[in-house]
Amino acid sequence: MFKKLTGIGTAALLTLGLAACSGDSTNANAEKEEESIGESVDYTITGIDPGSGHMQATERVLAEYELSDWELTSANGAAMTAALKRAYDKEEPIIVTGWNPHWKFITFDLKFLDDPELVYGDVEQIHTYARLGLKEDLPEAYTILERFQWTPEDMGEIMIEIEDGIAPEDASRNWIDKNDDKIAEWTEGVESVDGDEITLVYSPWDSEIASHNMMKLVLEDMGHKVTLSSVEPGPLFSSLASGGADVSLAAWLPYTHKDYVEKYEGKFDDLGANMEGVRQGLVVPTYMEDVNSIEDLKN
Ligand code: PBE
Repeated sequence: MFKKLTGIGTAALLTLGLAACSGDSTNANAEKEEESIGESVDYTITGIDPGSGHMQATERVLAEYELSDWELTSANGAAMTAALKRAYDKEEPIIVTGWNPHWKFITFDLKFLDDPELVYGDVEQIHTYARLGLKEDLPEAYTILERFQWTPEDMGEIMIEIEDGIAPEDASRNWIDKNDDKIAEWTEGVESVDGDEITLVYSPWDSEIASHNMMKLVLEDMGHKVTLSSVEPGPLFSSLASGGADVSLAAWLPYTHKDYVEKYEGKFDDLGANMEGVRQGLVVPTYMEDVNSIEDLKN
């Protein structure tokens, strides 16, 4: 919260500063106004890793809204947030692919563009998925994982500390220490185990780094030996389906990971939603006042 307020302050000061010394830049401003949104960002949307559900959905968005002049660049989450920060600091236009919960909504003032065709889908949930047979093999862990549920705010607390430079494990421990009531609900009546091994698989998006590090500690505190395995989204779902990994807390449904979930239907166990009210879409800084809908990108 503190960070966000500082951000607003800086932006406001910047605007004032610019207004104060904009005497002879009227022509430049007029030219700017004529520039289309596409031109202002070089018809580029800054994306993340190619196999993510997010990028698959964004490709569908470009097709459905007939944005054939536009290019979706791919890299990864860290490169996307670095590009966003560079533009934001200079108040330059930028369009990124985005999802919430994400610390960038805490650090920067951002908005989702409306998606009237609902190509990204609507609000969705994050589900916990396990390989078939986990319930019989590791019933204690299974019970905890089945009960596990938290909020975007909970996840945000861990994410923002990690973004501030705290190690994921330490940020997770801080959250656990403050939320022992939640941990107690998930673990109530569950017996500790003696080193049972379990592998949690995830793709290294900031949201999933937070959830998997947190759950690693919860399971370790209950006596499990936990391996965290970070992979691309494709292998994430195939490893659960083949039984090579035990659990993932990272299935965004019903839209983001639709293709993967349909591909392996019946090959994993859906333990239900661990978070409600998440969403993905195209995201811009709020200072881009003229852009509010994906439709606006056509102009
Ligand atoms: N995400 C975050 C993922 C799921 C979690 C939206 C980047 C994806 O697009 O696959």
